[in-house]
Amino acid sequence: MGFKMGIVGLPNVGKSTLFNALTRTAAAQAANFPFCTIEPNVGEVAVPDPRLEVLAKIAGSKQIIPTRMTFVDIAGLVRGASKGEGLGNQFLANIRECDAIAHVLRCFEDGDITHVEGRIDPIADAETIETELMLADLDSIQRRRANLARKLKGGDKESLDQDRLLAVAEAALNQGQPARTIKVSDDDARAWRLLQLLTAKPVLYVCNVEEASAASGNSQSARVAEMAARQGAASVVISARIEEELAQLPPEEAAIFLEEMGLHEAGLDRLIRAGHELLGLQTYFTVGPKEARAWTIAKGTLAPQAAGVIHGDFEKGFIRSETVAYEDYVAGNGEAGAKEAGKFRVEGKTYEVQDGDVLHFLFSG
Ligand SMILES: Nc1nc2c(ncn2[C@@H]2O[C@H](COP(=O)(O)OP(=O)(O)O)[C@@H](O)[C@H]2O)c(=O)[nH]1
Ligand SMILES: [Mg+2]
Repeated sequence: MGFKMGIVGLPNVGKSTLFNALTRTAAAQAANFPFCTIEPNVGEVAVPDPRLEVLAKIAGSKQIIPTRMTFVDIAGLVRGASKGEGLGNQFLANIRECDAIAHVLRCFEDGDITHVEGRIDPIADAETIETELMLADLDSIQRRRANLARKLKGGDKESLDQDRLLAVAEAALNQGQPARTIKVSDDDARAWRLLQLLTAKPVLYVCNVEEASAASGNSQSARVAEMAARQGAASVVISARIEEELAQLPPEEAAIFLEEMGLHEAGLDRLIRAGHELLGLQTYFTVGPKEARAWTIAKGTLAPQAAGVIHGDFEKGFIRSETVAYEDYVAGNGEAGAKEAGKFRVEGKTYEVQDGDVLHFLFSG
């Protein structure tokens, strides 16, 4: 499915440091985890999920295959980007293709690293970027509405819907509200997504703090967390510097280093998982002697469509799925035990797959 997260932020906030740490870690894990760097600024990373190892151990799976997510290091956003300053236009096109935004905010003090605005203020920085994105949205909305005008006279249903949604977004933006604050009906969800408004994309604020604050954050990241909560956005605290160092260590040393820093897991793992969560994604598993594998689906996906993620034929010829919840699989020490405990279910076409389901699909064809 290729879920894509765009890393944005002002210059010198740590975007590339973070991106490089993400992809280097992925590269280091390549022996176990298939991965690839698609372009210099595009990288695919494994979504860490400790449940996979547990399942693989129980089933004696030879290989573990995690599900993956794409990160894009999007450079070039400065004040005025919506008017084409810097790499403005190219940058905006890159964001448009992403499913969500990881907005890196500089929360660290360092006199040696220039801040483009000359002061450390992550809230103001977030507003600077958000303003550019809102201006770019307004600009594209006005252009699109002008183009639609002629079709509207003809009463074209699709155009009417589009224009109606664009008008709602325009009104919100004119009041200084990003498009993601608008709740659309289920009927409009698809048309809304197709508008690809920049400020409609979910946002994860990434607070880049100094090393000493990696475990608990600092006063700046606390302000960001408050802002995120107000906006219904998510936030994580990370030290890009630490992640950079971690990415260069062999796994055993990385674990010791993490502990010394008072951290339970690498910030990158938290970042990747938060991105997964933000995108409304969940995971199901297929488990066998050959491999234990994780698959990504949107929350609310029904069994046939979930099967379709593996192969189109699975969806077309879907008959039923054999289902064991993760906890039941572990409690029963495998499928047979779960079956004895009465936890093995046969589910049909209308079954809504749950996070952690261990599935086996039966299909014809
Ligand atoms: N002190 C400190 N410097 C950092 C941190 N993160 C990044 N930097 C430095 O800030 C500079 C800009 O980082 P970079 O990742 O290239 O920023 P980008 O412009 O957002 O991609 C580099 O010299 C980094 O080493 C951090 O957490 N602490
Ligand atoms: Mg950069």
